[in-house]
Order: sequence, then structure tokens, then C-alpha cells
Amino acid sequence: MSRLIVVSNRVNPPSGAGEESVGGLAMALAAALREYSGLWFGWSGHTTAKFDGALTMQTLGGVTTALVDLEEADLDEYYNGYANKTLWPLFHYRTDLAAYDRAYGEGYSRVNKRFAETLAPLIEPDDLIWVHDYHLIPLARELRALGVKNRIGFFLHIPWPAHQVFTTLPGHAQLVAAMFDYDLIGFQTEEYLAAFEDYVLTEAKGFQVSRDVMRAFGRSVRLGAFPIGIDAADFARLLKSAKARHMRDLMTAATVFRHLVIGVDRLDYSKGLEERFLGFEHYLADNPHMRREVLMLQIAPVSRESVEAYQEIRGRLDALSGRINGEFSDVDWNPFRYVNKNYRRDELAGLYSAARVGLVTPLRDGMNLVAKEFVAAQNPDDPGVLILSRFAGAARQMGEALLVNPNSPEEIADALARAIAMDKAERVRRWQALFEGVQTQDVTAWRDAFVAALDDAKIRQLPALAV
Ligand code: ADQ
Repeated sequence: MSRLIVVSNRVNPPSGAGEESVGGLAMALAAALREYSGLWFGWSGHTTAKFDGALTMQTLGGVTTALVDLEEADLDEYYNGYANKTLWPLFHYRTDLAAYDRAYGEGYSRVNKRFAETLAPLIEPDDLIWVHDYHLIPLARELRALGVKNRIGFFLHIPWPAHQVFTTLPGHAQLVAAMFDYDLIGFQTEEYLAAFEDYVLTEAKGFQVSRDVMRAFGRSVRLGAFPIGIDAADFARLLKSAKARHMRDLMTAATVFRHLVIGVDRLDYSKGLEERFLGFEHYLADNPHMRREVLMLQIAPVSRESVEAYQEIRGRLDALSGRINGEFSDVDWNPFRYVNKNYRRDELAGLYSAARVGLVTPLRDGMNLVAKEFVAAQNPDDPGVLILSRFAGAARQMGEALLVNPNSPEEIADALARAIAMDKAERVRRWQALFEGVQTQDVTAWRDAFVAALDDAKIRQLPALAV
């Protein structure tokens, strides 16, 4: 079996305990690396005065990591700049927030080149290289320029936007041309894959070589949809832990005679938090008889604080949560808890399991793992109801959730009323179908499908190159 090299911007090796407080991508990659021997390469999270490509190597929880420091300017232009102020908003359809600054583009290219130069000497001839996410789109191009001939795959964790949106990016053709240096490109859903194909056909004047191979810019690449899942088996284990039980008991005690509605998200403008808060406000206004019967808990740890748009949304959410409690609280009771803290994964599992409703309403989301975690945490005999945005990638697999338009607070309020009133038989029926999907389409299935397709990709590409 080939060795697997995983490359991602941030590297979060597992501690081995399994309940570490890390994000969706990190959990998925840790699960992948538990199986394949190899290496996880990326940025250390630290800065250095002058970039020197020095590597910090470590083996922790069975995973070897190779980390490199970046300069302060790299952080500003590559990470906070091009990745998080240009690509992230654009790919989430927020062209109003996307900043187009040449220095950002230069920083992005520079860091991808630096990563390639640092990584190349570590690569052995048979290694499969799996690059993750929008920070590293041109990495294959830089590696190829250094003579790396290995199979290189890329997986995009976020949406690929419609081509009318994508073409608002200056230099869009260069970015896509660089993607044709990969052997395989994976998207979360068929919809994002179709949007990419549409761009290649209409803008790049490329063509379909076969069902899953496209050719443009004089090269061919294999494409596929690989919906990411959660580590469902690990989640079941976490649910049985003392921490999970403690959290469940805590919230059950806090909501005696009340229904708990839970939201868990990074504090990000793509997650639809304002509309969600307004939806809950609508629900309370529309259903005065329910005001003492419901508690909403929104957990939203702050992220990307040095980006202005994140400071602004935080301010608006603080004001909104204050307004809702000011409007509807009583001396002995309030309807809304808004918490900016990170929790351990076992604690989160306990919190989800205490909730009657999971409210997951991103305006756009590549997949959304919270929706899957909520389902995995429910009691089979008395499960809660998932309300899910139709614009989350997860909606493609989770049709038995109550699907809503996340832009409409009124639709969210109606779905809340329906979820809270739903009888047990319907809750069980919907949950069983959702749980079946979460269990079978888990992170292991995702990883195996991508790695197998990558292993196979070179063989598939050779005839296409001769076209
Ligand atoms: P994210 O935008 O981070 O991921 P998501 O898929 O929901 O979104 O993953 C969030 C993860 O962080 C979940 O595992 C959740 O449990 C965890 N988390 C959130 N709040 C937390 C808290 N307070 N404490 C501890 N953990 C918390 C990106 C894309 C998604 C895609 C993933 C994986 O934006 O669309 O699903 O990558 O591909």
C-alpha cells in the first residue's frame, strides 16, 4: 500500500484520547491517518521573522506531522487575506464581502510555493498526496514545477460556486488552470461538481473526456463527489462517556418541562446565525403559549477574529441575543443562551443528546458536520428533530430532516413549531432514515472512496492525455 501524505493549512493531530476539541476537517483527517501510515504536512500556526522552511516533526497518537512556520506577511496576505477574505466569502456567495487585493493573491502564490518547496524533499516515489481545501488550490502546480510526479488529489471542503459567481474573481482562469495539475479533484456534492464542470465547459472551453474526466488547459483531471461524514463509531463511544452524561444531565435539569433547541457553529457569517436568531424570535412572538416551554442554546465559538467581517457579525449577534432575552425573559426565566465557548467533543455529544431540536441553518455550507453529529447523538427511542438548511451540502443526503430556506426567519419559525409539535412516531421514522445514512456514509467511507479514486486516477488519466 502506498504511503499517504495529507496536506492541509492547519494540522491538528489526534491526542489519542479521542475527545479533543477540534473542527470537522481535523477530525476527518485524523480518522484517515489512523488507518494509513504516512505524514500530515501543514502550517504550524506560528510565525517566524524570516521564512526558512525548517520542519518540526512529531509523532502523536500514531500520526506523524511535519509543520512549518510562516512569516507575519504570509499570515496577513495568504491566510487572513486571500484564503479568508477572498476565497471563503466568494465560495459562500458573499461577493459583497470578498476583497480583491493583488497583495493577497501574491501572498497566496508565495505560500503555496513555500509549502511545495518544503514538502517536496519529504515525498517518496510511491506516495499518494492528498491536498485539502481552498488555502492550497495551486499546491499541485507548484509541486509539479519541482518535478513531483506522484498522484496528487485535492478535496474542496467548501462549496464550489456557480460560474457567474466564480468569474467575479480576478484571475479565476489561472486558479482553475492550476487545478488541472491534480490527478483527482473531489467535491462535497454532485451540485458543486456540476458547477465546476459548468465553468470548465463555458469559461475554459474544456470538454468531457468521459463521465468523470475533463480536459482543459491541455491537461485532464478526474472529478468526483465525495460527501464527507463523521466518525460515527467514535461518536457513539463519546456519547457513553461520563462527560457526555454530565452535560446531558445538566441540560436536562435546566430544561425540565421545556424543549431544548440547539445550534452549534463556528461564529461565521456563512452559518446563518442572524437569520436563525430572528427565526427564534419570530417563533416566540408567534407562539406566546410556548414561551415558557422552549429554551434555545446557541454555541458559537469565535473564529477568524482578525478579519473585520467576523468582528462585525459578532457585534450584531451580541445585540440580537440581548434583544431576544430583553423582549421575552421574565424574572425567573429566559429563553435564549448564547455561548461563545469551545467544548470538548464528548461534552458536545451530551449537549446534542439533550436537545429536542437541532437547528442547523447555514446560508451556504460545503457539507456541515454538526447536522450529522446531532443525528448521531439522538436517543433511538425518543429522538429529536433536525431542521436543516437546504443550502448545506448535507441536505443532499439528509432529506428526512425538515429542510428550510435559511434566509427566511419566518420559515425557520414555522419549522421550529413543526419540530416541537412533532409526534414520536414521525420523529422516530425520520431519525431512523437519517441515522442509517450517517452511519453508512461516515468518514471512513469518505476516506476510502477518495483514496481509492486517487490510487486509480493516474491509470485513468494516461489515455486522456493522449487525446
Ligand atoms: P466548518 O465550517 O468548520 O467545516 P462543520 O462541518 O459544521 O463546519 O464542522 C464544524 C465542526 O466543529 C463540527 O465537528 C463541530 O462539532 C465542531 N464545533 C463547532 N462548534 C464547536 C464548539 N463550540 N466546541 C467544539 N467543537 C465545535 C468545513 C466546511 C463544512 C464541512 C467541513 C468538513 O465549511 O461545510 O462540513 O469543513 O468538510
